[in-house]
Amino acid sequence: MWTLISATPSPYARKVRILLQEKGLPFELQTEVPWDSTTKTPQYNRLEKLPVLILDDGTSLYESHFIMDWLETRYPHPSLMPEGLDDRLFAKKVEVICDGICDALVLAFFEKMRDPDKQSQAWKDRQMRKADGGLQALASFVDQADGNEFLIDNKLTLADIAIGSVLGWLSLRWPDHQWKTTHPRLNVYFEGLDQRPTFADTRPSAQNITDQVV
Ligand SMILES: N[C@@H](CCC(=O)N[C@@H](CS)C(=O)NCC(=O)O)C(=O)O
Repeated sequence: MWTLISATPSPYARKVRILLQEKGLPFELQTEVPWDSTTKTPQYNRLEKLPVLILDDGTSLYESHFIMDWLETRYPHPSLMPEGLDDRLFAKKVEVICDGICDALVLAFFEKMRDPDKQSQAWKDRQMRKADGGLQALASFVDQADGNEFLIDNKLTLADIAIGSVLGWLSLRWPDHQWKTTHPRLNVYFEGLDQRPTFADTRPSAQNITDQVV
């Protein structure tokens, strides 16, 4: 049985969890706090980040986008990629934007955890600007989908999984962020996705980080 090392808030791990479930691929969920010294993540990924998918022979796969590609390549049915080449590339671009929003928000999140007198407002503003720019891009893609349930060809793809994961995490970690009022159509689209069983089953929740990270 495969094992997925995951964390309950992680938007990167959530993408993989949703994909595995949508493809009907069985796995054992190993929930960890990747920021604490108790995590087994470094034993499987020298970059010390989850998600990590551990295969039956002990091989480990990491970097969520690579795991997604690996799963889609090895287990193409049902496909979570669009059919046409341009649409496939577009889905990957959407994933890049979603991961980029998460990366910026993680940097801002840990900056906020430093002593208040050591925090850099310029750094936090820089990361929030990136996150807001990424959200603006997602909102414009959703506008182009014109009220459809899914972003591309009105079929569930990697693009929807990536957007649902980043927005779920944003709602959890940044409840005061105004994206729902700034981008109401993005919110309607998100709420629709969130009802899907694989999304509902993987909704993020906060974890306590015990170690001092910054
Ligand atoms: N680019 C990576 C990012 C993964 C990532 O940042 N994971 C976080 C948890 S949400 C982590 O494990 N952080 C621990 C660390 O960076 O030391 C991916 O897409 O998998």
